[in-house]
Amino acid sequence: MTSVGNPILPGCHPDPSICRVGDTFYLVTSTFEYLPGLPVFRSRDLAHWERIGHVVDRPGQLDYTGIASSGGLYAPTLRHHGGLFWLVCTLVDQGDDSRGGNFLMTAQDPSGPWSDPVWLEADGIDPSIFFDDDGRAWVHGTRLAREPEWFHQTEVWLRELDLERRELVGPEHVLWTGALKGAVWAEGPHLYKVDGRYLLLAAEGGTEIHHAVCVARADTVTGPYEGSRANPVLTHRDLGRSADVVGVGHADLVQGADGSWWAVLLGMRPYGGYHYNLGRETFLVPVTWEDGWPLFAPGTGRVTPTVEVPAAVTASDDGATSGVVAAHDLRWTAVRALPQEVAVPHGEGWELPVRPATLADLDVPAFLGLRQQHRDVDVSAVLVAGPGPQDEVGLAVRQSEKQHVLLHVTGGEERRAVAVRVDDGSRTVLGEVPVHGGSDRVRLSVSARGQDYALLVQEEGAEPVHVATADGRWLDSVTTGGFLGLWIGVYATSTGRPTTASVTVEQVTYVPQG
Ligand code: 6LW
Repeated sequence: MTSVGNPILPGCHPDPSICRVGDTFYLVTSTFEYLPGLPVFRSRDLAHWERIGHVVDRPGQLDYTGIASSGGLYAPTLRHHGGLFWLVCTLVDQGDDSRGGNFLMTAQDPSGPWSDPVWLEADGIDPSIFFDDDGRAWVHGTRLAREPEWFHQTEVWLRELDLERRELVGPEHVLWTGALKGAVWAEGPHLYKVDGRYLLLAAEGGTEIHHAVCVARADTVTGPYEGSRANPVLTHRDLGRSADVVGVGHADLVQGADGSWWAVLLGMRPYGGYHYNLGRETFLVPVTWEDGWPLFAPGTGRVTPTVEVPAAVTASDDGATSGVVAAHDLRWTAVRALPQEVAVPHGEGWELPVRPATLADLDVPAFLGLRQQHRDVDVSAVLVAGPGPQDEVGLAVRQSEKQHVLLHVTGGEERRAVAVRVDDGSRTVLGEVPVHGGSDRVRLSVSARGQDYALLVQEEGAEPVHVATADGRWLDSVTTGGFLGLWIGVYATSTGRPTTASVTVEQVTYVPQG
């Protein structure tokens, strides 16, 4: 046995869905307004995960125009059937109900290319797909209950999928409204067939402190479903806010080639008080079966900091790469557009054309970022730019268009490095220092240590200078709402003015500490 660290995917990797083909596991997670969308990870041992591509990775595949933060792509489900990978997911536009919805994509190779979306006639979120052994396929998902008995009661619906026509057919069935009386948000439903019986797994309680995993089973796929008396079968809601891992839920099951069962699920690790800046991360627990029901983390019922897996196979680990993050690295993301739509690879880094949009606009900003995957981390960028008087070029710690922290270099005669906190339309200067040097080359750094985000500027041949330290507690989703962890990256804006300027991002480094 080999001991594996939990989470298996640190940083903002929520709503994991997993499947196995032969001896290889594949896993996808949600990405909201970030692109490329829905990273696909591969593992042979459940321990080492390699990011092999993205489901949404070409212009025009989905329209992200005006998608607000924490909208966009929610909770995908990944399955393999008949030689194809099948993915169902929801594009959420909180501002415009007429756009988005549930869609299906397929691929022969999970690293891509994936098909264009086939839109499904279904409302709600968190679609899943189940291939029965009689050749029929069923799509299910969750939505607010049509006839709720209590506030925010949701229901899991089911309809058959015609695999040829790729559309939902036949009557709709409501399978589940939650295990506990008063339960809110029956989410992330997934159906499986185990020993001839249908098992429904669904989260409930909402994707915060009260999150939980519940199960129900039936003799026929359309129900009736009987809940387990052990529900919720996995939760940390009883541990309170001081637990190391909180909010565990939204699970998916997989059986290894050796017959062992596992669940991947999301959870959060608070630090510096009840704040989880890394967002909702992907964890792993073993599963066994008793009396025909799954037991999650048998013996403890807890998501633990390490998990024993049968054997580790050497492979590369996502997020373990410390140092220069080259332009071809699959960790790069942009907002509402693909990285290659906002920048051009250039040496070890990028040429980043300045855009009028700021990070506060519901638009495509010139921003290229990386998930903050480690509590303590140094992220540095060497930028070459002679910004115009009104331009801002620098680093951003981003929660959303409403909340972010900037460290930028101003243009004009008297150049300065300025740290700014942006909170819902108001800008607060946290600190500023003059930038003297004759060179346009400058190194900007964010040095996160727990909830302290130190912002530093370094001119060529000089020591780094501290500009300000931002309090990260104000940036996490406990404070701001929404579903996301933090991103750290480079940005450039002409603050609304037309521009043809460009910034050379010579190099970006991501170095975990401690
Ligand atoms: C997702 C829902 C959830 O759609 O959070 O944890 C929502 N559960 O299932 C956004 O990730």
